[in-house]
Amino acid sequence: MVSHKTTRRNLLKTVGIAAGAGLAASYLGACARKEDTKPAAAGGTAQEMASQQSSGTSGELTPDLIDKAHETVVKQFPAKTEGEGCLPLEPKIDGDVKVFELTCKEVDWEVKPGIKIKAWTYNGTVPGPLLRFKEGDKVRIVIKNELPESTSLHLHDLRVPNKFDGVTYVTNPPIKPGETQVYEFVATAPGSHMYHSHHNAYEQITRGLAGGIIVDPKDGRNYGETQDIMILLNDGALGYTINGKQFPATKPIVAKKGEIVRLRLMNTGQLYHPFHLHGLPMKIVEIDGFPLANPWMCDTISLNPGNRYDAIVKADNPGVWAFHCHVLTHAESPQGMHSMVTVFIVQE
Ligand SMILES: [Cu+2]
Repeated sequence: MVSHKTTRRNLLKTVGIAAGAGLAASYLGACARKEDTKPAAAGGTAQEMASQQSSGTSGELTPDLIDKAHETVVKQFPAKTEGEGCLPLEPKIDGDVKVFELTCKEVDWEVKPGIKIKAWTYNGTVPGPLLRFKEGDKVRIVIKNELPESTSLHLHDLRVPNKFDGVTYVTNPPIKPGETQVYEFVATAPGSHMYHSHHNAYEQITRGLAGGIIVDPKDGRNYGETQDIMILLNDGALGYTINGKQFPATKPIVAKKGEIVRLRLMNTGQLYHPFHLHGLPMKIVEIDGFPLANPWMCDTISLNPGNRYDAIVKADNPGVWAFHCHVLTHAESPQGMHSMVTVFIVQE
């Protein structure tokens, strides 16, 4: 994953909003709804969340307060929070084997400023670290469970020996608390993939036990991209998240005019999330790691649970372009934008 350095001041300048000191703190206290000040109940269903997010009506707010709330939350973006997921995990080298070590553990995860939720993580982040292999790599994954219940590791959808498919009691015994399991395989499926628990999976994945995998093809196939960015979606106990964060704590995509950006969109959640990019068409070049013979253009790509889409975006239209889930209860309310929203910035 390519990281970007964008200061809030620069972004706001680009957006055309002057930074208003102290505005957010004084204002949010007056008009925040309950779910803005309390973490979502761990284990709450996505449907419950959807009804919570959408139940707020503008009834108690005047039109001016609605405007103010919208302005306030945009001015906070990109808000700083503790913790960042999807960062590459450096393997240890054991002879000709790349060894990746994962530890499942609970942490307090800050999904947006001041809101920490008990998350179940790989190595302490949501999503877990990026596992990146080259096609043909010999890989060993050592997974240790420090959670209070059993878990498992499913590599979705690498072609691995059946005994490493990670479905408890189908192919693998559960990894009980305190236990470690070792997976060994050759990385043979180039493309964008995921890993996640396959044990009590609804609870465990939606609490954070998911991450991204990239297998780089040995023939070096690419799409001329100058940036390669993973966007991993989830929903459930941590709310509706992009890479483990809710707007305004999501991260902007920043490109210089003319750059080619590869977005690896992945959905580990339980709901479909049609992601809509303003101002910049997306060319879908791979689905679930399979290159398309005939790539196609779109501005909205609907990610079903389990899907991965590789989209190529030519950053040819300068500006600040919203990039958000178009199920609008996942993105907007009378209190402004929230959850599955970020922006794609094209700099002149
Ligand atoms: Cu959505």
